[in-house]
Amino acid sequence: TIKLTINQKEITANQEESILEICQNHQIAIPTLCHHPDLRNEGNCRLCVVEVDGEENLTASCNRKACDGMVIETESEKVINSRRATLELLIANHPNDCLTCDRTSGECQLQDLCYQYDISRGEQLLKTIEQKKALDLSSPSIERDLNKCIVCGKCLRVCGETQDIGIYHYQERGFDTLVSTKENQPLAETKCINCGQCVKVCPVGALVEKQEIRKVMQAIVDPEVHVVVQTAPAVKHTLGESFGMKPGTDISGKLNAALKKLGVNQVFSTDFAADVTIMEEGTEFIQRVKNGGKLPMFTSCSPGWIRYVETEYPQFTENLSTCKSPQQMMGALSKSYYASLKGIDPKKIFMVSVMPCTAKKYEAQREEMVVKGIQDVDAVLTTRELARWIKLEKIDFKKLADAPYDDFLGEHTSAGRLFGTTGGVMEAALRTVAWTLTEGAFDRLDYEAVRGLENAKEASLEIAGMEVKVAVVHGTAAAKKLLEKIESGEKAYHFVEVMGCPGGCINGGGAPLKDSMAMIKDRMEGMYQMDKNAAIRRSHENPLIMQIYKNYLGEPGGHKAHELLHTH
Ligand code: HC1
Repeated sequence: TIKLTINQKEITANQEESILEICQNHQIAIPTLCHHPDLRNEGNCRLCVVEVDGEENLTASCNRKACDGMVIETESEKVINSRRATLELLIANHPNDCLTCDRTSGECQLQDLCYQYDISRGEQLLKTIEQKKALDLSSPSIERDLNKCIVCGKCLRVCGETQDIGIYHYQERGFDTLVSTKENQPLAETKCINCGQCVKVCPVGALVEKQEIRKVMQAIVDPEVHVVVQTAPAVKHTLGESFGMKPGTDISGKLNAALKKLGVNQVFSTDFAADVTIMEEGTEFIQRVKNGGKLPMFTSCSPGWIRYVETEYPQFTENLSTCKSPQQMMGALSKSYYASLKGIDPKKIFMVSVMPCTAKKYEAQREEMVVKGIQDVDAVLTTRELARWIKLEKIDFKKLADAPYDDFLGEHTSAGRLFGTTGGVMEAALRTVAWTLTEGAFDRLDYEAVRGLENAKEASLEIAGMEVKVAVVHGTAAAKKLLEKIESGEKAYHFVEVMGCPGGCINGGGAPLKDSMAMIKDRMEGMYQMDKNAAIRRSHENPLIMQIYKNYLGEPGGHKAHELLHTH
């Protein structure tokens, strides 16, 4: 340990830490636009400068390790003037469309800092900055406005290093430097998997999700349209953060109440469709094992992961389960089962998903996700979009009284809810598959080996006289490593769960912005706490599941289930 003085206070710290880390650990606020706790440091923005006693030049605190006896000022006049000059430079060329920018409601870090450092653009503000670069609206999930890019490089690091995909590159030099795709292709023409991890780290509005709130509002005011909303497992443990609640808090009841206030006709739970997925995927797995089908079988609920296989490892396409994701299953069931129960024309149902995921927007638009001319899902809102909408309508979210899901497709088990965290799909599947193969003799509920945030987890289980080997990975960098080991024969499994985002859906590209892997842990713990206290923890024990198979779907994996719930 070392001792140093920051703002006249003596502090003990670890000598491996940067000055920025020490300050953050001691609640000394230092502004930064390019630093992120989960990404490699690059020191691009120069906003985190501090003054070290005896040194003429200011130093970037993110790039400098502290030493014993150092005396540091983080708020001296020289420091403040330097930060103000940096911010002035940044906004001199930044578009001034803050009235309409997606990040304007407290989510633009540049705007926050301009307020904090009292930066006014004076005459500049009256000028319209020439938008020199065309907007990239090609992707179904992400919009890109390079005019707003401040070249912090976080998108490049998260895409290239955390996800090991590498869509973005630095281009040009000096003042002309920008972060763009190779040869400036539109995003839709790159190998972007739509995961939105870049959107989540962008400190300004250069990368945002495709907005769909307007579309949903229009459906709500149309008396001819019946609006059904489904909410994803992870949303229930993350949305509260947008209203100042602790990460991981289960806000399901308030979420249902808020959606009703917003005027939707029915609120269903994607967790129920996750229970259906377990019935279908579990059956498919057992059939593949018994009939010598393609193994390992990979889960298919994460659309970013599906696109990753299609673009990078097409040789594994047949290993993907044929199950649609729970989002799509819920859409298909709402427009068939629910429509027939209520006597509503499926064409009049407008199906909205609330998802922690930007790739779900892409998934909903895939041409395979249409049954008999009817699209399963009509609009997808991210968790952030829903939070914005609730705020727009001035709903006091924290004060809402809990409301239940609507009948028909709301009742779910905690197994379905666990889909929102890495390892959750596997755990839910094992609970049902082991029980089914042994006719109830193997009734274990907790599978600790597949829980947690390590990049790759595996387990080997003895079920019905057979050794079943499973693996769980999350984030495409970890998926890539695993695929290569499977391909080389170094590893062999029967069943593998893959989620496109690190941590799974609780860290999806549509989740609340101000997060880090430390917060992801809290979200995950919130989910396991909910599971521990739940009355029903196996998907096949959900009374609604039994009912829908008995009265409508027939056998899991049967003809009707295939028509509605599977794809290719
Ligand atoms: Fe997910 Fe899924 S778990 S993909 O992360 O299988 O988005 O939450 O809704 O479809 O259920 C997302 C979450 C979600 C689906 C389910």
